[in-house]
Amino acid sequence: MSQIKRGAFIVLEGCDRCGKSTQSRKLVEYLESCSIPVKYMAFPERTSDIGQVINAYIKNKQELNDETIHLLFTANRWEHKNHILNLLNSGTTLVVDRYAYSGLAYSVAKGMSKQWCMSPESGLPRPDVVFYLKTNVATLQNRGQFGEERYETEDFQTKVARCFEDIYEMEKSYWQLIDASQSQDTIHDSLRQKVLEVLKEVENTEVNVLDW
Ligand code: NYM
Ligand code: MG
Repeated sequence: MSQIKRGAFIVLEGCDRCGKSTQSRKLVEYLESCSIPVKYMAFPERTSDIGQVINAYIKNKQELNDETIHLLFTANRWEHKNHILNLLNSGTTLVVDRYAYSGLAYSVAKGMSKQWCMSPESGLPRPDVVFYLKTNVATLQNRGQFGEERYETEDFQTKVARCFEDIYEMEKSYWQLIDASQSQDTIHDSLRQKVLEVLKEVENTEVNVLDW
């Protein structure tokens, strides 16, 4: 009896405007073209009850204290935990735009305690690979104005970028650093190649747990 090979849990991380969404989309299209079962997800997942509160907060339509919004972002991942595990274990590869690392980076960038912020993320499914799209904030600015959402200012993104550097040092063993100032096609080509390797590596393994 042949066992179902599980899908890979792939996450893209980085500052706002670093190209995560474009690269996630291209990666999903590529995997689909290879007939690999794949699904795109993004956090925050804004459609659930919790997601709608998060959306209102990000759009500056609702105020919440820092602890509350941090825990809501985390809860938004926890409420999708079973869905994520079911998909992976039934053979679907997930390409996920932001995860617990954004949770940590954006909250710590506000001045919150790293330890406090990590704790509720502990126990979530851990990605097999995180592609960290690294760029400097000046490059991001050249891509045009940041958007209208909360956090989308040069000052704040500079702090977020520093936090991502720190998280990269901590989680290096499964993070892949990608120079996000390269062309879209160059980035896509390197993601493709790495993803195919990861798919093979993890297909007969259990999904990892984030041990924060
Ligand atoms: N964000 C995202 C957080 O502050 N904490 C989190 O846990 C996550 C997943 O939400 N500026 C922030 C980062 C973004 C904002 O995400 C909206 P996006 O990917 O820009 O739609
Ligand atoms: Mg954004």
